[in-house]
Amino acid sequence: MNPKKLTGEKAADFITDGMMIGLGTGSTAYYAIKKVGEMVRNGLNVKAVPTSKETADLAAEEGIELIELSEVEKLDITIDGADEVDPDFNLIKGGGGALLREKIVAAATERLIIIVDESKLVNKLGDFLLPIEVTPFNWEYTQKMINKMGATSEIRKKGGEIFVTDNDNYILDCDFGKIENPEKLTIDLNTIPGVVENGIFANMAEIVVVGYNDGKIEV
Ligand code: ABF
Repeated sequence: MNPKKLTGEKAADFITDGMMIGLGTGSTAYYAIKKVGEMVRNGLNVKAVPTSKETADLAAEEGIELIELSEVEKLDITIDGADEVDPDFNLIKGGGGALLREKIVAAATERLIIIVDESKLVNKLGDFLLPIEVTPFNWEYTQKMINKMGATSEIRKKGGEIFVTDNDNYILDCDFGKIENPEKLTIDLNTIPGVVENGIFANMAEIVVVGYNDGKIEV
């Protein structure tokens, strides 16, 4: 059994009729969206805010009604993936390049449910390079300011070209080593002019659903 499919479909069980939901991005969130689509076709009444153009397209294909975040006070539930999860449910996200919209949606959500396979569980964040979304304007200078905080970093490329996010920004993948204090680093990074958002999601996740290769699910 595919652990990503296991966890994505299990997370959809938290969704009930009439909810306003956030839909994440990535190969694990894919399974949650497919499951929600099936539930909608069986009569579930939900409205959803997508966290990327890719997710918006998939959700529309599945017949899920999409809304703007501005149309609601709060979202009831958001289901999203992650690149790393530590024992305090701090996350690194952004491997898929959607971290800005993901964090905006997560911050507007009552219950953030994270879906991962067991490979994402770590004792301390930092093995996965921290994605940081930066404005294209003088990004090399922003990179220098980030590096001064104790990192080495690379501009993300795709097909040999600089990767451009849904928000027309760039992403730096940053190696800070093991991140001892994610709550502090995420605040410090966002004080740098030119940094739009970073991929540390500290104290945001309420539930983590883990899919294991042996078919076990842990909530
Ligand atoms: C997304 O899920 C990203 O923030 C993160 O990079 C990705 C995890 O990818 P996958 O589920 O494909 O492993 O939310």
